[in-house]
Amino acid sequence: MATERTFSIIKPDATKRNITGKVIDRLEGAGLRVIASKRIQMTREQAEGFYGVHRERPFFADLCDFMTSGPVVVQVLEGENAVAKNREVMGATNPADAAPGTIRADFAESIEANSVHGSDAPETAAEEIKFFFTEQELVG
Ligand code: RTP
Ligand code: MG
Repeated sequence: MATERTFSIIKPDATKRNITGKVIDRLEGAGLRVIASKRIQMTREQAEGFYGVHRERPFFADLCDFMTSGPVVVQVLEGENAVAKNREVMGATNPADAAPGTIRADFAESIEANSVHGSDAPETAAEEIKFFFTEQELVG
């Protein structure tokens, strides 16, 4: 299996509770390597652009409110099968449906405040990485 990159966000509910280290520990424990990381306050414009695909969904405005409600940590993860592996470690979107031992099962507060984001495909990952990082910021 080829080495792959994916994009991750530690969301405001997790930074608020000071558990970014615990989240990263799960990612590293699954064999994913953090090759870029920064803590940022997302602007409204960034949140609306990043989640543009969900613009027509009923939860879009709430989601943008949430994602700009506090700091987030944006990261690039590298590893074998990184996109699928990250989604596996994250667990289902709704923590009530997330498998035991996943980040969302153990840490998420709700379907919205679900602690992490992870790209859903290699193509999306490439777009999302470009949205927040320059090539020079990726140090493998
Ligand atoms: P993500 O994109 O954050 O990794 O999560 P995902 O693929 O599991 O979920 P997605 O369907 O892409 O939704 C993006 C984020 O929107 C929030 N959400 N709220 N209130 C709701 O019904 C609802 N549904 C989704 C979550 O924060 C979700 O991660
Ligand atoms: Mg998604």
